[in-house]
Order: sequence, then structure tokens, then C-alpha cells
Amino acid sequence: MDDLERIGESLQRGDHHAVAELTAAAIAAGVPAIEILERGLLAGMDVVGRRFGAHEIFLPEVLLAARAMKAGMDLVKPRLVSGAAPSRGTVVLGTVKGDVHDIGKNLVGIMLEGAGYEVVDLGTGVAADAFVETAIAREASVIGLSALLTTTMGGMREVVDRLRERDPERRIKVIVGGAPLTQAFADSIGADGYSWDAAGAVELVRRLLEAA
Ligand code: B1M
Repeated sequence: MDDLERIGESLQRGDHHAVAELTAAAIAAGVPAIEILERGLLAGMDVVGRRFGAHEIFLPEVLLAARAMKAGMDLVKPRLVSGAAPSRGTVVLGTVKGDVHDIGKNLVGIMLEGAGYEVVDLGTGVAADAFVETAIAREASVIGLSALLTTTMGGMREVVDRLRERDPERRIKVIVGGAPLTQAFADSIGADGYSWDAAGAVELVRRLLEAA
């Protein structure tokens, strides 16, 4: 097992101390943050997700893994976010109503900031009106919606519908993402774009704003 696999393995055990130590050591050894994220933290969380789905582990273990993920993400974040580049536009981001999953959403936020966008992160369990009113008040170019539950995906349609009432000229774009989503679902609710991962979300925002 190499050092990055060890990060993933510690995350699976929910050992946030080990994840923090190993992540700090990898950073100090010059391993690129994106590699730590993908081969260490995300790879570990992937296994947790599969084992949870297969009923091999239960909610308390997943909570510990999420805490360990956060410990690692807090350390890699400053290395993924660039610095003082002028803002390329504002994105209002959040997880929809009824849904507390925020790891993927946070990753999208980190990557967007890293690419020079200003991110207004509304957190989790966000009501449709809060997305729409914040986007208008902050003169945002994009609303980014995340959902991890099949039962909360429907909340995305509500955001699109409310936004179209308040912004009929479609100046503000809506992008959606999260494990249960598909392009077909995004099309069906009238979203402007869908991405299956955080890097794709950045590319999508860039393309939408270039075309605007
Ligand atoms: Co929950 N959970 N969970 N969970 N959880 C899932 C989502 C589940 C698939 C697990 C399973 O059964 N295999 C399942 C959903 C089933 C379904 O709806 N069909 C599930 C369930 C059932 C539940 C509860 C209902 C469990 C219960 O209470 N009995 C409950 C719901 C609570 C609620 O929200 N109301 C629950 C709770 C939790 C915890 C709190 C314990 C914890 C969340 C902690 C936190 O987020 N702070 C948790 C976790 C960690 C997971 C799994 C294991 C991992 C999710 C994760 O963080 N992945 C997850 C299993 C899985 O997804 N395979 C699961 C890592 C993260 C980086 O990936 O979020 O997919 P992800 O983000 C990706 C892409 O999706 C994309 O980019 C990211 C990567 O680049 N993306 C976007 C995400 N948002 C985007 C937005 C974009 C673009 C891309 O544009 C705006």
C-alpha cells in the first residue's frame, strides 16, 4: 500500500487523526493536492459509499468517514484554491432542501474558487427561494445545485421554476450535479447544464459564461 492508499484506508476506518497526519505528510513531500484528493480521499470515500450501499457498514461509520474526509479536505483546500486572481463571476452554490450531503458540493466550491470564481456557499438544506433571492441580490451569473438523494433531486426543479419567474430572460444560469443525477434529468427540469464531477462543473461554468 502506498502513502496515498494509506490516506484512503484511514478514511475508510474513520480515523481523522491519521488522515490529517498522512495528508500533511503527503503535502510536505510535494505530492500535488489534486492527486492526494483523487487517489487518497476520494478513493477512500468511494469504498465507503459502496460498502454503505451494500449494508456492510452503517451510518455511524459513514459519519466518521465524512469527518475524516473533512480533515483531509481542510488541508488540501488552500492548495487547490489559487489566490488573488480577479473574479470571473459569482456562483451561488448549495445542497438542495432536505439534503445534508455537502462533501461533493464543497469540492465543487473549492474547484470553482481555484478557477477564479467567487462562490457564495449557502450550505445544505437550502430552500428554492434562498437560492433565487441570493443570486439576484449578489448579481450572480450561475446557481449551482447539488443533491445526493433521489428524494431531494425534485427540489432542483423548484429552483429552476422560481428562477425563471424572477429572471425570465435567463440571465442567471442553473447547473446541477450529484451522484443520482443524469444529463437527461437536468434537461427534464430545464437546467442549463449538468456535470458529474467537480472539475466538469468548472468547465461547464466557463462555457456557459463564455456563451452568455
Ligand atoms: Co448518505 N447516502 N445518507 N450520508 N451518503 C448516499 C448518497 C447513498 C447513495 C448511500 C448508499 O445507499 N449507497 C444513499 C442515497 C440513496 C438514494 O437516494 N438513492 C444515502 C442515504 C440513503 C443517506 C441517508 C438517508 C441515510 C439514513 O439516514 N438512513 C441520510 C440522508 C440525510 C439527508 O440528507 N437528509 C444520509 C446521511 C449521510 C451522512 C450524514 C452520514 C454522510 C454525509 C456527510 C456530509 O456530506 N457532510 C453521508 C455520506 C458520506 C454518503 C456517501 C457514503 C458518500 C457521499 C460523498 O460525500 N461522496 C454516499 C454514497 C455515494 O455517494 N456513493 C451516500 C464523496 C463526494 C466527493 O461525492 O457527493 O457524489 P459526491 O460529489 C461528486 C459528484 O456527485 C459531483 O462532484 C463530486 C465529485 O467531483 N457533484 C457535483 C456533487 N455535487 C455537484 C454539483 C455540481 C456538479 C457536480 O454542480 C453544481
